[in-house]
Amino acid sequence: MSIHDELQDTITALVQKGKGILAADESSPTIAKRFQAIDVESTEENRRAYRSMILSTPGLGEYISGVILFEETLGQRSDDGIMLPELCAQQGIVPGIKVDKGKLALSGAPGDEITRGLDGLEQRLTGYKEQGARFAKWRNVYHITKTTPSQLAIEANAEVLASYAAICQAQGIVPIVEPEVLIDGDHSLQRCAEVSEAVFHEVFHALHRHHVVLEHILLKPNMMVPGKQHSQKSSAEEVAIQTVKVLRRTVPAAVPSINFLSGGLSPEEATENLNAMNQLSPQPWELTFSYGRALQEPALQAWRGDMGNAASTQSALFQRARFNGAARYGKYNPLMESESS
Ligand code: 5MM
Repeated sequence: MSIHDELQDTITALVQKGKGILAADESSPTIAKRFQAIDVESTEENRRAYRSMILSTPGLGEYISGVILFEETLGQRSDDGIMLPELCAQQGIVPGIKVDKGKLALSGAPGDEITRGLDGLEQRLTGYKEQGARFAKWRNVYHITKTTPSQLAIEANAEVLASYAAICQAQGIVPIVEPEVLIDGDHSLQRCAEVSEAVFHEVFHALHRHHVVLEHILLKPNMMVPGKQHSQKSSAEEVAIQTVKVLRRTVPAAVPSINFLSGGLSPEEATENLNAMNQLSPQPWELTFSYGRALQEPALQAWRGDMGNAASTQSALFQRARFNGAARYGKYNPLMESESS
């Protein structure tokens, strides 16, 4: 099969009506934080048991087309001895892999960070592909303060994101391109929109320079929301209108799908915002989800480290996946939250 056909097959499997992506690629420090919040120790066995449990959720493939895994998970087995990427495939879910190696302070740009992980990426991708991964993810972060993100951070991060995407495509791996303008701070929705517009514009400029085929990427951006500490909250309709406005200005129609991150929004907010976007007039790209916290938080709360809670954990995850599946069509209603799953 040609690389083009391989990439297209993966895009076709990932971009499906009523479905989105589950981000289960928390790095070791992040999963430790999530487990600590429910009093669970982050041992390799606990991480395996939790991830095996959520990936075994009956019917998950009805609303989830792909799952992003952490490197460790690619090599782990389910309770029944099935390799976890194979378990995903059995559920009709495409396994993917987070390939960035986290972030560092960006020299010369106080307060800004840059994501690392390009060294040896080609070789790593070969191994991940043998383990079943068909797509990858790389996340850049941008902090909004009075002085950040600097132009240097915007340009330097775009450059590494585009290099990563080009390397993935050359290996037949679909890249998810994730520029995340963080929600932390007291900035307004307008400031988030201005920064995001500059960031996304630079990302697509760099993707063009690196000859990345836009039909064969997925974009995973933040929504336009006010900072967590901002005095005013915005309605789902305001978020939807501003988000779509910025995306229409910056994302070419060739991109097949925009899969939002939840970025610290509550599960309900993330679903409502996506729903409101899909109630606007049709857009050139699919608008869907690639949520981590907004899909998993209720499941973690249900689990609390007790495998006796497996059924309620799976049902909590399935419920959020189903609600977000409805939001893909603009057919979610907050009243659904009080229905039993
Ligand atoms: C699941 O977390 C992913 C990995 O994050 P770290 O490198 O910080 O451990 C993260 O990239 C995630 O995929 C995105 O932030 C989206 O997740 P949320 O929770 O924001 O929807």
